[in-house]
Amino acid sequence: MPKPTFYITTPIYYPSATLHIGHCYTTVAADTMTRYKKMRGYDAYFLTGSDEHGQKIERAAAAAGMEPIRYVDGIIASFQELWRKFDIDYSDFIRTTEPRHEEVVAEIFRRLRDQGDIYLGAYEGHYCVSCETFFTETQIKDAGGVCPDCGGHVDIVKEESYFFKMDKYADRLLAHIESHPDFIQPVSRRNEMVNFIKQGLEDLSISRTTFSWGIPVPDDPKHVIYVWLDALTNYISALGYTKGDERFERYWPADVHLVGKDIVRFHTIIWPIMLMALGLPLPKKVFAHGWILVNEGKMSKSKGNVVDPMILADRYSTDALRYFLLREFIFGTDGNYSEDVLISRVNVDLANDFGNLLSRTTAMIEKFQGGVIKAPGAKTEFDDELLALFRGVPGEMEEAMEKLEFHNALAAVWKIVTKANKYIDECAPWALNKNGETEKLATVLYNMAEAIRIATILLTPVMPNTPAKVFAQLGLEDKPELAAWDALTYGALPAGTVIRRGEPIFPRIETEKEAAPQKQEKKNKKNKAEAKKEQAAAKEEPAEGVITIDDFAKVRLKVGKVLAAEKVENADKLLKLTVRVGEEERTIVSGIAKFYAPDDVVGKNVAVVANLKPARLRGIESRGMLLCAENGDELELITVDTIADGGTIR
Ligand code: ME8
Repeated sequence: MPKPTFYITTPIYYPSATLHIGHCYTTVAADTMTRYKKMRGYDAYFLTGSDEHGQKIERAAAAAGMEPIRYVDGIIASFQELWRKFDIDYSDFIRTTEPRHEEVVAEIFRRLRDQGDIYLGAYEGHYCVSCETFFTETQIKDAGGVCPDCGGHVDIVKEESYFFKMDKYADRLLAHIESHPDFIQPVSRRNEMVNFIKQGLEDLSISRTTFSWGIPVPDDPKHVIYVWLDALTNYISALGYTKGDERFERYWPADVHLVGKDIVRFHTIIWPIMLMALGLPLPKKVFAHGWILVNEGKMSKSKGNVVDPMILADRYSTDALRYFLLREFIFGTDGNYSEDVLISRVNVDLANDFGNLLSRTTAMIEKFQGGVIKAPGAKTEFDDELLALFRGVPGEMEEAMEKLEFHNALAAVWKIVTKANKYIDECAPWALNKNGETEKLATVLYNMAEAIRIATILLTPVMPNTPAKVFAQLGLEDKPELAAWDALTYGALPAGTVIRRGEPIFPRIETEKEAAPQKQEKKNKKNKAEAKKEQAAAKEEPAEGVITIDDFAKVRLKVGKVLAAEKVENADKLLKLTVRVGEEERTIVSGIAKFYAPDDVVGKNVAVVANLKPARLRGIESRGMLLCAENGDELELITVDTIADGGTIR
C-alpha cells in the first residue's frame, strides 16, 4: 500500500538581511511536523523558500550598488546556511527567481486572463512599498495616514494595471470556509476573515508598471506581476504544476500552510480564490501562528532588538533552541522572547529534568549493576503509574500534534520525564541496593531506562540530534529500530544491554545572574546562626498584623502561563483562565475582566498563588489566584517576563 502523504509549507521569506527568531519559529515547527509525520509512516513533503521579487528588493539592491539577482543570491545562501544549522530537513527550497517558478506564474496569469478572470484597467490607491500592499482610503484613514500593517509611509500610486476578479468567487469561498471548520485555524482568525469577506471583495490589482524587478506579464512586459500573486504560486510551482510532474498529483492539496498572523488574509482569501479560478482543490488548512515579541513589541532593525538565531545557535545547542521555541510559546498566540526565559527553560527542563534523569539512571546502573540493564524482576508499588504514562502519553502527543499544539505535545512528554524523576525518589534505588533487594532494583533501573528511551523517541522530531547521544549512553547506538515510533512499547529494551555513561547532554548554562545568588547563599549560610536567633525571637512575639517567615512560607507562589482565557457568562468581572504551572494545567477564575480582554492575557506569565484551597465561582472550580497590583480603581496583573512557568516565586 502506498504511504499516506503529508504536505506542509512555511511562507517563503523575503531576502531581508537577517532572518530572525520569528522566521526560525515557523520553520522549526514545519520541520518538526514533517519529522513527526515521517516517523508515523507518512510520505511527508516540506517546502520552504524565498520570495525575491518586488520593489523593496529592487531598491535595496540599487542602494547596495548590485544587480538584484546578485544581491539576493548572497542573502539566500545565508538563509540556507541557517536552515542547515537548525537541522531543517526541507524537501525543496523554492526561489521565486528560478525559471521553474517564473514559468508557472506566467502560465497561470495567461490562463486566468484567457478565461476572463483577469482584465486590464487603471488603478489609483495608497501603496506601501515595504509591505507591497495597496490599502483602501478607509484603511489608511483608520491607521492615521500611514500603512496599517507596518506604520510606514504610503504613496499614492496611479497606474494602468491588470485586475483579478475576486468578488466573483467570494460566495464560494465563504461557503467553503463555513463547511470546512479546519480550513482557517485558530478560530479567531477564521472569524476575522469571514467578516472581511462579508464586507465585499474589491477586484485586486495584480500588476505594476512602476518597477521592473518581477515576472513580466505575458505579452505585455511593461507590467510585472504583483509580488503576492507571484509568491503564493510557489506552493504549487515547486511541485511542478502545469508541467505534468507527478509530485503535484501526489502532494496537492497541501495539508497545512503555516503562516504568521499578518499574512493570513493573503493565504485565506487571495490564494484560495486563485486556486478556485484555476479549478484546483484548496489547501486543507491554513494555520496562523502568533508573533514572537521582544519586550512585548515587534522586533525591528530600528529598535535594535532583532534576535539573531545564528548568534543563539552558536551560544546554545540548536536542539535546545528548537525545544525552547516549541515549548515556551503557544503556537497561535503571541509570546514574549527573552534570553533569560530561554536559559531558564534549558536549565530547568533540559539540564535538570531530562539531563539529570539520564545521568542519574546511567550512574546507578553502573554503580549497582556493573553497567548492565537487567530484566525487570519484582514489582514495586510505584511502577503502575509510570507504565500507564508510557501507554497514554504517545496518544496525548499525537492529539496535540494533529492540532499543531507543539507546547502541549512537549508538556505531555514531560509527564514521563517528571514522573520518572519522582519515581526514582519514591523507589530510592540506593536503599534497595543497600538492603539487597536486587529484584526490585532491577525493575526500577529498567523502568528508568525505558522512561528515557520512550521520552527520547517522542522528542526526536523536535530535537533531532539528541536521540543519538541518549541512545549511545543507553548502549543502544546500534539498535536504530528501538528509536522508532513502533518501538514505543514498554519492554522493547533488551535485558543485558550495557550502558556507556557520558557527558551531560544538556550542560547547565551558568549566568552572571545565577552566580550572584549562589554567592549570596554562601554569605547567608555564614549568618545562619544569627538569622535563626532573630527568627526565633520574631516567632516569640509577633507584633499585631505581622506574620512570621514561616507563615509566609506557607504560601506557594508560582509562575504560571495563561494558555487560554474566556469571559464567564453573566459575570462582568470574571475571566476563566487555563493556566499552565509547570507540568500542571489548572482553571483559575480571576476578577480581572474589566481590565483585560481574554486575548490580552493569553501568553502572559503571571504570578499564581498555587496552594490556595479551591473555590467554586459561578459553578466553576477555581484552583488558585493570580496576583495583581492595584492602581487606583484598576487592577494590573503581576507578570514575570524572564522566568518560565513552573518557576517558584519567593
Ligand atoms: O511575509 N514572530 O515574508 P516575511 C513570528 N514573503 N513570526 C514572524 C515574526 C515574529 N516576530 N516576524 C515575522 C512574507 N514573522 C512573504 C510571505 S508566502 C507566499 C510570502 C513571520 O519574510 C511572518 O508572520 O516578511 C510571516 O509569516 C513570515 O515570518 C515571513 O515573513
